[in-house]
Amino acid sequence: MFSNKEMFTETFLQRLEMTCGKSFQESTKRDHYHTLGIMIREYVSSNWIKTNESYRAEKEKQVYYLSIEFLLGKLLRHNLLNLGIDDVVEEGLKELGIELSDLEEMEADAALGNGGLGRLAACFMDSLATLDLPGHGCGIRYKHGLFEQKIVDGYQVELPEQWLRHGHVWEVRKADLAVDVPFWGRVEAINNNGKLEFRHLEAETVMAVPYDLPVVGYQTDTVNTLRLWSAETTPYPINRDIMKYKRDTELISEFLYPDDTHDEGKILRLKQQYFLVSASIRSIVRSYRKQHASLIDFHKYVGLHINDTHPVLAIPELMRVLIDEEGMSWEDAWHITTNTISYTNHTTLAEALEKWPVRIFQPLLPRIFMIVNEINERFCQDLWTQYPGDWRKIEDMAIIAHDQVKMAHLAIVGSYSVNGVAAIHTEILKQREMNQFYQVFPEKFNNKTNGITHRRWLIKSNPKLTSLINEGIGTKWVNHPEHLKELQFFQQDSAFLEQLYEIKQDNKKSLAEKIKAKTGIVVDPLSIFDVQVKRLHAYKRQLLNVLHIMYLYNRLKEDSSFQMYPRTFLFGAKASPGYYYAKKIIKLINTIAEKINNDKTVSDKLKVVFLENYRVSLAEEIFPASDVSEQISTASKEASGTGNMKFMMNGALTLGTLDGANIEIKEHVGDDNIFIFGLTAEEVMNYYQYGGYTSVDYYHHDKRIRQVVDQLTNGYFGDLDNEFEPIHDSLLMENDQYFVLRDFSSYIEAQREVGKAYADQNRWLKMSLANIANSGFFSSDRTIQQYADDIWNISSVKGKVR
Ligand code: 6GP
Repeated sequence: MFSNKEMFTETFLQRLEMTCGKSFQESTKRDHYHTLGIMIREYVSSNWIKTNESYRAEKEKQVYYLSIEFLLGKLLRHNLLNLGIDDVVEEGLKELGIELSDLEEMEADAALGNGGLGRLAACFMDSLATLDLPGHGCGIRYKHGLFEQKIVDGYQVELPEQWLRHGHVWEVRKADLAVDVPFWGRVEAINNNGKLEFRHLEAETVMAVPYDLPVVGYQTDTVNTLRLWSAETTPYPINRDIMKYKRDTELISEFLYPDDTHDEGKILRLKQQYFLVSASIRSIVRSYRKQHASLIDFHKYVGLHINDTHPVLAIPELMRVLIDEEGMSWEDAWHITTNTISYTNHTTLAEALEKWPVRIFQPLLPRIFMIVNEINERFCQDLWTQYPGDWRKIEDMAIIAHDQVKMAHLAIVGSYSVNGVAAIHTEILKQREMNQFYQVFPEKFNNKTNGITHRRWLIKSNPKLTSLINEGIGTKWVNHPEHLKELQFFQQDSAFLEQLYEIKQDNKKSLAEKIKAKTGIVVDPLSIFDVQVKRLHAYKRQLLNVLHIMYLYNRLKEDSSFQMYPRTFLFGAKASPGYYYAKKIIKLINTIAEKINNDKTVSDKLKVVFLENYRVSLAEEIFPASDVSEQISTASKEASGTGNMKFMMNGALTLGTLDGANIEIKEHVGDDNIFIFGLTAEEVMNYYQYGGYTSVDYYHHDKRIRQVVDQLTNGYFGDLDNEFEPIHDSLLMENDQYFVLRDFSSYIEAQREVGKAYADQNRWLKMSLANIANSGFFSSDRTIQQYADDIWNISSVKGKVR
């Protein structure tokens, strides 16, 4: 049905009538979107079935990526591109007077994630399928994804997100594959001929129903599966209060927790975590059982990867299945489990370390708790042999201590691989945060620097740049992004650089129009688009960016001879609803934006725009239109960052600290093609350890700092009732924990360099080209190949399958 335009339009019209029960004349855009989605899913289904059949027949090792978040965004254009039918469809629709881009508007972003960790999982799904690797995702089908953000009067307001309102065309509900997940109840030990057996009795059972999404690889027949679980009531609940049981059950997959690098110690969250892993493992084991007589070789055919600690209960859950359901010994079960599970850590922020109070954990998951307890006892015994008498160390490293279950400790002890997400992050894990564990298990620790799928973040989102690259170096970079390096040949080619300029300008114009339509603010596409888009967090230091804008504004107002290249500062950021300080920063950005944008005297130099409801689909419009990529976290705090890679790939220049993957970006692009400033991670960590920083000194000794800090509270932005006092206090009374004032001067300096470089367009375009050319390393294809080779031990099934 997609082999040519005519066949497409014919089938489309037939399907439209059949699925929507309307004539073409009566039909709406939503009907068109829905019909097209169904056609694509049908088209994919035979390869989907074939992929699964061949995995089964070949008994290939399968990897399951367990993640509490998958931040997918929209799938229509992405699927069309991967299937190679985007042109046929676009032209066919045109014949019928339909714009594909209008249909894309009909699709809701699937926002089943918060930020970096969730978006990484989505990029990984794309790379796994594209590289023909047998890897699938397991997650939760939240009824409401990440909240929708509205800005009202400068403040963030959260609205419930409704992505399922019109259904989700890509999913297939598989009610026959549902599994039961038990909570609460009690465990009974039975002596069966001298062998203790455990039964979980009087549990409240929740039915987990899978919804499968096909994961289509680029130009390949491989179609993997993303299985999202939905919580439903079982037909025969033991609970007498049926209404309460229904509410409690459905709540499990109702909402995504809106925090990223923060721990949410709530019963419901623990329920979600166990629900995800228990449903996934039960269904994986069930299908494994159809192929294999026993589970003794399970680890040779199945890998379970846990995306941070949220799915760490996969460890005791697998132990439970092997011991209670398969009758294995503890030793055999432990051997299998610790050769099945691998773990990625995504942050060293203390506030994100998951810890569960025993009093919550034990009653909710009685059998799982027993197993965790046993793992802990055995681990502490081993430590005792290794460090006899060192109670202090054993207490520090224990999985359960002071009535708390430490999820990261469980993850390290129960897995065979622990990886960080950028070189510096892995070093910090090894040398500092997890050093005691590194001493005991050095062989487990390894680095896998993050990556992004260049198919979504370049080919799909920046088609003009993609065409230029294709004209320059052909298309082999599409399958082998390291070939982007060949773009370096065009460093001296002024015609090529001119085209690069035109493309950036076109993208900036489109974004400017969108900004005008959404906010009424007119921005000049000839100004530097200086962009910071990411979650709002103190450590990411949006505040440093704001203080610099205030500084520029002051200079413009006070010194008529002050020269600067015109700038448009763009922000996009959601704050966790309970994160008071982050919300204050949003209000601050909007407050200074209001004043600056309404000041005619600076309007040819400075604009500030806060783009509301930052999300995947908006990000796709922003990266191609950006000149400067703000990656200004306090060094040592950002594990990797992935937005930094998306900017780079679209030709924006990084202005950043030596943190996370910025360091590797610098290594790839060279010192001349990046702007680095501020404290190093080591300097920051030394300050934390030994002290020696007094923010007030910087306030007193630097006039520029004093002026902007004073302006937070002196009514400069209008009478705001001490609105920004908490920010002011964080800088002065609380000694500026994120070193904003410490790095301020160095940041101003780096920003000045940015302005100078941009003013020399030829130089800038060369720098921009160098960034694109060296971005191939940051494709998630490279990252996933490393996971496949070094951690999972799986290889491409191309040729083997079908
Ligand atoms: C994030 C990290 O903050 C970010 O630096 C990294 O690029 C990303 O993970 C992907 O590895 N962490 C989270 O989103 C999170 O929730 C628990 O960590």
